Amino acid sequence: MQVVYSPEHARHDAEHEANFGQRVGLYELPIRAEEIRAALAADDDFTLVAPTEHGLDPILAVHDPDLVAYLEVAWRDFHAEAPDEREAFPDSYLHPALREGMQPGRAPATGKGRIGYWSWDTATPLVEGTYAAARAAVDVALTAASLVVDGGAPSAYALCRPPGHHAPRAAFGGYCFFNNAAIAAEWTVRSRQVKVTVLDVDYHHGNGIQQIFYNRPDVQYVSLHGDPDRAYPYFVGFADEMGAGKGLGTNLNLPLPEKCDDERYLTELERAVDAVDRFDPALVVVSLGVDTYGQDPIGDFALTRDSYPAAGAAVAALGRPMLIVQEGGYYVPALGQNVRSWLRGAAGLPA
Ligand code: Q9C
Ligand code: ZN
Repeated sequence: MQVVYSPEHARHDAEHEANFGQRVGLYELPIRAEEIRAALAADDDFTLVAPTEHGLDPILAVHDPDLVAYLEVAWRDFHAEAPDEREAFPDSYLHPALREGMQPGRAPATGKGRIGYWSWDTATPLVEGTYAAARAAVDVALTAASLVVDGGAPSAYALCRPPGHHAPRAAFGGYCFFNNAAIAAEWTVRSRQVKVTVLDVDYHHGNGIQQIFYNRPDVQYVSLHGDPDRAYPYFVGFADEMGAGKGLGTNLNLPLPEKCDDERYLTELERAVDAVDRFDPALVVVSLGVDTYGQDPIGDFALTRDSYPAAGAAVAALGRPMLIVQEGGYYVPALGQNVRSWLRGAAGLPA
């Protein structure tokens, strides 16, 4: 299987996040992508390839142009006003109740205020190299998509970092800036006039992907994740969210309990795969997060390493072209092997 990787990811090297008001070490670190790269580079069944530049158009097909323009200058503007900070964090957010009954909010002119207009959580600091890394991650996803859609490969893997599935059309958060999987899906729909599914197996619900495609009949979103009644991102990902308008029926959420084990997970994955098959997409984009692992520091599932080859094989059994996009997974000692196992299962290779 071809693996698209760019060293540019390492330019997004923030160090902290705020968890319930406490400043803690960031979980989403450059070493994550390096561990995955090393595990795949050591396996002859994988070939590393560099991304090609795809420009801004595929990003602008998904995201608000003002968000894209903001992210390009966000560090420069924040840094100009807070030169001693190495990481940019918001001071306040645009909660909908703040302007209830008034005209909509607007982005303030200065860097310290504006970041809270575009951000929606406390875990996603911006640093000097964030924009370059986020742009490279999109190129990684689009290059891998092209290997499948244009090159005829049965599957390809995009080693994206920073991840993307929490970024909606017009905001960033959840360690995500540009929605790599959604951008690859949308680009395929537009260039090929086909239906695409995004199947999200990250521990967290991919609220950004759901929001971007919620009204769309031609893009299906299916997700298995920790129930938002207890798990981040808390406000999106409930089972009764099934799409709207012409997209009614194209969104399927399968929220799962704490300590979810291999057997339960693989049973639910079969339900998800059946729904994908009924939608009949020309491409399946898998948002792959291995923060479902039992030892993950921010997930609460109990999956073992054996679940990953089985999960990859279950999705491959659809017999459809597959683009696998990296999202989360924070237990670094097992990260490379868990991703490798999933991909080997997806490629029909022995575990
Ligand atoms: N107590 C992805 O997996 N909140 N994003 C962490 C830990 C942020 C996860 C809270 C989680 C974001 C791509
Ligand atoms: Zn996650």
